Amino acid sequence: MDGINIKNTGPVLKKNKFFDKIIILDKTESTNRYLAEGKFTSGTIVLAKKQVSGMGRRGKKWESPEGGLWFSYLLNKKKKNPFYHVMCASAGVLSALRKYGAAAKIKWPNDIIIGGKKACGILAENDYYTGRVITGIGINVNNPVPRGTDTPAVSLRCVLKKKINAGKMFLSVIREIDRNFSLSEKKVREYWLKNLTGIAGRRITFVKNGNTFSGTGEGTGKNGIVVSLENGEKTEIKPGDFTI
Ligand code: BT5
Repeated sequence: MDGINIKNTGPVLKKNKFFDKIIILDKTESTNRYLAEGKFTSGTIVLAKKQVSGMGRRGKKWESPEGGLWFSYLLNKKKKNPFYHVMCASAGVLSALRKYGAAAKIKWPNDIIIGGKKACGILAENDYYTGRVITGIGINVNNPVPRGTDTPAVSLRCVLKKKINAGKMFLSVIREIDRNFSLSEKKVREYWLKNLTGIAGRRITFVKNGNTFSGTGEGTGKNGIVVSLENGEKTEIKPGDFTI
């Protein structure tokens, strides 16, 4: 099996506050689907060495051959802003990859890029009524990357110029994400905003006091993205409260 050899998950699971169970599959259609279709407890992570129908957003395909990290987790957290889950996941992947020396950045809304190329995609699916959230993370580690993608793709192996121990990287990523869920939403948002790109010059739409506004993205502020309105005013909008 290329790449993933996950040994000794015990110490990491013991330190974690939220993730307490890891299921490892040789192959599945999609780890998001696997969690959605079964009965699992909050805190369960499913990792597949290969996905045959990996999913992106809005029915797009996610290429998931052997050698990459393809996993999803289930968490029940009722009261949080749904986008909070995307921020915790992106910020966690980012800090783990930075520890490996990769100059990673977050690209709005759900990508982790290195040198302008996509190394990771995140797919969070919320069930509004039950409060159940399934978050799927795909990271190109040692796998060949697909060509002809929306954003050019890259793997960590190419960036770091060596074969990566994907099992260790996985444990490091879930440790960082677990830690983010223990922090305040404000702290996670600040880190996420500090490392976010892809806002400047984009058309942003948001709702305030029941009215819809739009403007142009300027960049990021302390609590949200800075938008300049048609009347010249600037305003800061929290992630999750706007669309691009
Ligand atoms: C995403 O969607 O980036 C979310 C990807 C989430 C994948 C994980 S893997 C574990 C879990 N189980 C799943 O079934 N999914 C999650 P989006 O932003 O819509 O990007 C999709 C686009 O990325 C595609 O249309 C391609 O252009 C491109 N793409 C496909 N495979 C890729 C890869 N391996 N690396 C980089 N880009 C890829």
